[in-house]
Order: sequence, then structure tokens, then C-alpha cells
Amino acid sequence: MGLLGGAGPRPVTHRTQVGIIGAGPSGLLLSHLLARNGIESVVVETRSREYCEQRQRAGLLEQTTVSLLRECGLGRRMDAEGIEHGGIYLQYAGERHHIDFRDLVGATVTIYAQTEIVKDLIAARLADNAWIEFSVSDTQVSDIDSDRPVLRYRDSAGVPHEVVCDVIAGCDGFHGISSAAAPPERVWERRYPYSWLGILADVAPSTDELIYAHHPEGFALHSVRTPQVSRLYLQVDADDDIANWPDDRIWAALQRRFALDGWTLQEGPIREKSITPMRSYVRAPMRRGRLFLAGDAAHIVPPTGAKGLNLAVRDVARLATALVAWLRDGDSRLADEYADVSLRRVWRATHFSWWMTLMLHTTPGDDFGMALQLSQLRYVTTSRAAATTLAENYTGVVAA
Ligand code: RFL
Ligand code: PHB
Repeated sequence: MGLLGGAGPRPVTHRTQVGIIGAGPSGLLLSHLLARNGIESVVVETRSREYCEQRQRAGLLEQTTVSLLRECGLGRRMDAEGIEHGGIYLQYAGERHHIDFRDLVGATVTIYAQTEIVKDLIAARLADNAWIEFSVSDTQVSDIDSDRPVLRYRDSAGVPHEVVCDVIAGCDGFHGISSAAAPPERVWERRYPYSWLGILADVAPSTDELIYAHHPEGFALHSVRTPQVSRLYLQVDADDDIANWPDDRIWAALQRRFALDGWTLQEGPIREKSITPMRSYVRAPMRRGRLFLAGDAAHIVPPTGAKGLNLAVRDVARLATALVAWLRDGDSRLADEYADVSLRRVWRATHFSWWMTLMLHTTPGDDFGMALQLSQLRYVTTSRAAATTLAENYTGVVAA
């Protein structure tokens, strides 16, 4: 608040039920689910709308994520443009094996990019006259141990705002402010000695389903976005720089790592490329007072298991149900359970992502590790029990 003598103008004050920090999939979906149950919210976001809609991230949705998006009215474009996959390929030692999810667990996954989900969510919220503030700065929270927590920010013109809320949801990802505002009692973390170089290429996918390739030179993943656009990833050194990777070096590495007799990887213009470090991170609890954390603000997994976005959706579905019960019906039991119950699924996904990562990424000189990986891959591709474990976790039908 402005003090005498000019610390700036007095903030514009507002009142809402839920103050949401972050317009990624977590924050936007939470706002959408709350609105469908008569709970009002504001979403504040540091980036512009265009940035949020273009940021390349996840692409693979579990069946439960697809069902949830469909049930809450967000299925129209996903059903028309999403691509359903009934399994994945695991490649190692010059062999490519199919893991058939439909047969193993009766479930499928769907390719529909996070960028498209974010576009659908923003369009749905704005059509509903929702209050979303893009390009804000100085986001802060206070009074989270009282029953009137306060969310502060400066709007895109620099004007300060103060929103008095019933609850604040920290959906601001791994680099947001919420986690520090609700300091964890405990943190678990693992950093991996490699990163992923991801590209988006204007070329039809060379595969009908995703290929996860183990190779002595490093892991590679062939994913897809649309019938005309491919998404591919390469394991690179943890401290590697994208400047070291001109397009022809990327394609040459992909060609070597995916090489298979009788199969060709089609190349095309690379539209985008970037390197992402890999880590596992879990913090507890996921709540302090009236500040609740959801999605990447509370946990990070390496992308190998394709779990991050799906976990965020699970958190937010649970949080929305809990907040509706509390704020609309006066029943706080689900809100009180939110942190503990959510962590069970977080740990299942954390274990699966770690396991997939260790099975597929190679470390030069570690011959013992490589022999174990090859044994594990052969087991997963020849034992129905082992393949079912992968399929249950990958599709998200596993209990947790
Ligand atoms: P996000 O998407 O990071 O959104 C957080 C938002 O908060 C904003 N923000 C703030 N706003 C206001 N004030 C502040 N102080 C703020 N600080 C930050 C940010 O600008 C941002 O808009 O977190 P959210 O919503 O929890 O969503 C999580 C997912 O984005 C993430 O888990 C997935 O993308 C992870 N992930 C994958 N997940 C999957 O389920 N399937 C996949 O196939 C998959 N592939 C991936 C991935 C992540 C990747 N990268 C780049 C990390 C592939 C990659 C390469
Ligand atoms: C993606 O399409 O971006 C993707 C798919 C599967 C993964 C990770 C990323 O495991």
C-alpha cells in the first residue's frame, strides 16, 4: 500500500473467492472447474497471453486426463484433433518392440499438445467473462495463516492491485513465488546428469506411435504433434548449450539413435529447439494455511514418463472438488486431506518417471549400468507382467 510521501499509488482493492497464481494448465483448469461450480476466481500471470499459448511443453495425455477435459466441456477440439495411441515402441540393441496398452490394460493415451489445452482453456475462460490478468509483475501473497489471505500484483500498466481472497492457489510452476511463500517442511530432490534437447519439426511423423530409443550414445524419443509436425528429443549433457547443436548435427544424432533396418526417419525444417534440464523434486506439504500448491509448483518429474501435465491435472481436479466443498458447502474435510492424498499419486509418478529415465538414458563408460538397462528392457518387452507394470503407470490407470 502506498505510504505518505510517494511509495506509489494506493492499490486498487478487490474481493474474490480464490486467487490463482499462474495461467499454465494448472491455474487455468482450476479456475475453469471452480467456475462450473459457482466459485469465482482471478488468475494472475506474469507472461503475456501469446507467450502462454506458444510455450512448447508436454504432448501426451493419460486417458483420465482426456476424460476429465471432456467432462468439463473442453473436449471439442481435443476430440477432433487429438491423436489416440494404443501403445509405444521401445527400441534397444537394434530391435524395436511394441508395448500394447489396449491389450495389456485396456487403456490408451492421446497426443494433444499442452499449447492447445492452454488455448482451449483461455478461450473458455474468456468466453465466460473470467478475470485473467496477463503480464503482471510483483506477485505477492500475505496473510495465508488468516482466513482472508491477500494476493498482490501490478497489472500490465504497473498499477498495484490487492485482492482479498478466501483461498489462494499457487499454480505458478517450478520458478514461481508460491512455494517460498509456503515454505516446505521437507523436500526430496534428484538431479540427473543429462538434459533433453527438444525440437519441433515441420515433417510428418515417421511413426504411428511414440518410439523410446535406448542407444549407447544416448536416449532419443520420437513423439508427434499433428500429422504434419513431429516432436523429437535427444539426451544431451546436463550442461550442454543449444548453440552446440546446429540442425544437421541434431538430425545426424537422431538418425544414429533411431537407426533400424527397413525403417527411415524423415527429416524436415526445425521450427524450434531448446534444452531442458531434468530433475525430480517433491515438496511437502502441498499447503500452508490458506495457500494451496498444485502442479509444477509442488513437484517436478523428468519428462521420460510424460507425467508432469497429467499430475498437474490430477492435483487441480482434487483441489477444485475440495474447494467447492469448502467454500460452497462449508465442508473442509477434502481440503484438509488434499496435501496427503495428492502426494500418493505424486510419488507413484515420481517413481515411474525415475524408473523410465534410468532404464533409457545412458552414461558413457558405465558398462555395468548399460548391461542392466538392456536386461531390464528385454524383460519389459518379453514378460507380460513387466509390460503391464509399464502400461499401468504410463496410461495412468494404476491405483495410487
Ligand atoms: P506451468 O505450465 O509452469 O505454469 C505456471 C505458470 O505460472 C506463471 N508464473 C507466475 N504467474 C504469476 N506470478 C508469478 N510470480 C509467476 N511465476 C510463474 C508462469 O509464467 C506459468 O505460466 O505449471 P503447471 O500449470 O503446473 O503445468 C505443469 C506442466 O506445464 C508440466 O508439468 C509439463 O509441461 C511437463 N511435461 C510433460 N508433462 C506431461 O504430462 N506429458 C508430457 O508429455 C510432458 N512433456 C513436459 C514435457 C515438460 C517439458 N519441459 C519443457 C519442462 C516435455 C518437456 C520438454
Ligand atoms: C511430448 O510429446 O512432448 C512427449 C511425449 C512423451 C514423453 C515426453 C514428451 O515422455
